[in-house]
Amino acid sequence: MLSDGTTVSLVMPCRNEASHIAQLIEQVPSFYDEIVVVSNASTDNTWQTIQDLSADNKRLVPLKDDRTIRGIGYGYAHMTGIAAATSEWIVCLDADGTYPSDDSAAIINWAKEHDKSFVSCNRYPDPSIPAKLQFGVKVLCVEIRLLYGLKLSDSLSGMWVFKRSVAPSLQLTEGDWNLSPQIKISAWEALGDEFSEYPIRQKIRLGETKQQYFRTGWSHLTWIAKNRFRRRKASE
Ligand SMILES: Nc1nc2c(ncn2[C@@H]2O[C@H](COP(=O)(O)OP(=O)(O)OP(=O)(O)O)[C@@H](O)[C@H]2O)c(=O)[nH]1
Ligand SMILES: [Mg+2]
Repeated sequence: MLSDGTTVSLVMPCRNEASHIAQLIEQVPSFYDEIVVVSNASTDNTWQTIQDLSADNKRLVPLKDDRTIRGIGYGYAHMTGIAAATSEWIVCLDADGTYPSDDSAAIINWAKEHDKSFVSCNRYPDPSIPAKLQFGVKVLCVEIRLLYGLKLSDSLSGMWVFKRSVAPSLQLTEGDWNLSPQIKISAWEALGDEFSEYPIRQKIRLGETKQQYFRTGWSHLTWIAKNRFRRRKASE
């Protein structure tokens, strides 16, 4: 817990990260009360490893959600992890070492001072991120701004810090990668000025990427547009 008594859960979706998951869990800062790791359709030793580690690590909650949509279950893993988390604040981030789990204490303190209940962490500008990924993220930011009026710098950040009490208002439904744009758009629509981005610095990935950038980018582009149209129809 933080020095003021605030409790914090970490939620990490995880597929085939056995090569470094033990190291990552060991490095989780002591202010986290709970580490919820959700394996999704892992075919390596990830599930076995997190179960074994939980025998000696009281903070660790190993979970498994093997549902997928066309092979992807990133959103399902997040939804299961968020539903299981019990602390006052929840921090979600990838199980690949790229996001700074140690920054969350400062982020939560900043959020409290500024009346924010949902913070989406922003990796940009960062020249070390491949140009095609930066371009894709920018295109999606423009699309989100035009269709929803939400001004984002990092439409695909995979690190969010939020009060557990706002989780029901996010109404998460997307089981695949589209949970990433969904959580930001929903948070902003539900919470307004309580939503904010916050700058972070991305680190080098441990293990192999699971990402097919073009396929995922196209899926985001169409989901963001369809979601806007669907909701407009529903409210007519
Ligand atoms: N639950 C679940 N988790 C996944 C899936 N694919 C990847 N993951 C995990 O979700 C996180 C994001 O996947 P990454 O491969 O890091 O994808 P990315 O962050 O877009 O790309 P890079 O970090 O650049 O490799 C990681 O912790 C993965 O282990 C999946 O289909 N289901
Ligand atoms: Mg990643």
